[in-house]
Amino acid sequence: MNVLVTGGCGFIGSNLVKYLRKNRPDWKIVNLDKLTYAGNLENLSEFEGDPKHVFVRGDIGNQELVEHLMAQHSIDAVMHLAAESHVDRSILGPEVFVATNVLGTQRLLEASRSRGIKRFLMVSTDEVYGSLGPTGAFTEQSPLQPSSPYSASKTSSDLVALAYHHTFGMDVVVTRCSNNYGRYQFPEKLIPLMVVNALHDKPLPVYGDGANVRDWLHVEDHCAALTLALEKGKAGEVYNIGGGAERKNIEIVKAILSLVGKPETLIKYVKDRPGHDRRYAIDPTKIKRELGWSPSQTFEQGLAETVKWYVENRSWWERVTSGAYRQYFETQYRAR
Ligand code: NAD
Ligand code: TDX
Repeated sequence: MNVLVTGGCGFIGSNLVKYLRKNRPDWKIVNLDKLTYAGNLENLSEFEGDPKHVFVRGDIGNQELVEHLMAQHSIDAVMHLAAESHVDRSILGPEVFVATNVLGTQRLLEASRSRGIKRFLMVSTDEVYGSLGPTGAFTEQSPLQPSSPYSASKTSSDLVALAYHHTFGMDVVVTRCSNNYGRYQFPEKLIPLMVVNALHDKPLPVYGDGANVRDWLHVEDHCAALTLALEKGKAGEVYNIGGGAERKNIEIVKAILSLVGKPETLIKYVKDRPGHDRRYAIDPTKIKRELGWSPSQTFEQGLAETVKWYVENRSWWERVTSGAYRQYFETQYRAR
């Protein structure tokens, strides 16, 4: 099997490439990534010279390039992860979210259609469902009510992918996953940001009252689910993926401080994120029942291992926190 993985140098993508090389060693992976601020080829340095991992720097929106790669490598299936992924950035500058997530995805779908790709896995998000009240969980039938420019752009790409199935008969499977955590996550997202700030004795910025809830999933459990969805999912179907680990943000921040041995006085409540979704929770019954997936890691164990990885891999996050990244954060904090 020859698979085109888009966004394979990002957080989930690089974990997915490692997962596939280990668990599907016969597959050839062509990794198409633009290397935006979030893409880091160093994550995959162990595959230098590996004939089963071909890296190509390029844009998913470059249809000619994508079609050429599909022909050159006899691509059977696409696992589409490339995206602008950070909600706060989408509030500061929505345009690139529409360009990459919506138009980029449509061009990738069009290239796949014209090359007769056998299966297209669209990696979407639970944020398409919007925000929940204090009870209940998102099912695949929940209404789509995205709040941020990021989630609106992901909802659009999710629906365009499904439209390619309904209209053109393309074999498309959509997955909608909850918040991932694990190694190689860019330190703009909650968990790595809090670890890095705590290690620097810098304030830990908690938005609003800190009581917003996310449903956490270890990235390796997500990679296993994506592989199953690619292999066994039914065309035109949507599968929710969630770890069953709902936590308030403040609980996570306190757990991180305790793991790195720093005081809670570092916690700083800051102005809330505009349009901040209050609670996400996933009902993963369908993927468990139909594809036999279940998460293997508990959140407490996974969080402790993840924090340890960041403590032990300081050089990794010091390199990715480049000047451009710092400038972005200055803008963020000035806005608050
Ligand atoms: P990320 O930001 O860490 O990585 C995104 C990758 O896509 C980067 O390597 C970047 O260089 C690449 N990229 C961006 N624009 C591109 C373009 N135009 N052409 C080619 N490559 C491009 O993101 P992530 O957290 O790994 O998320 C991966 C996917 O999973 C995204 O589609 C995201 O919406 C989805 N998702 C993420 C989470 C999460 O918690 N992180 C949860 C659910 C769904
Ligand atoms: O500094 C912070 N302080 C804070 O309180 C940051 C960065 C976040 N938060 C809060 C906001 C959210 O309630 O923590 C929660 C998690 O925030 P993020 O890590 O930015 O993730 P979220 O907005 O939930 O979106 C993530 O999950 C769904 C990913 O970034 C998306 O790509 C994915 O689709």
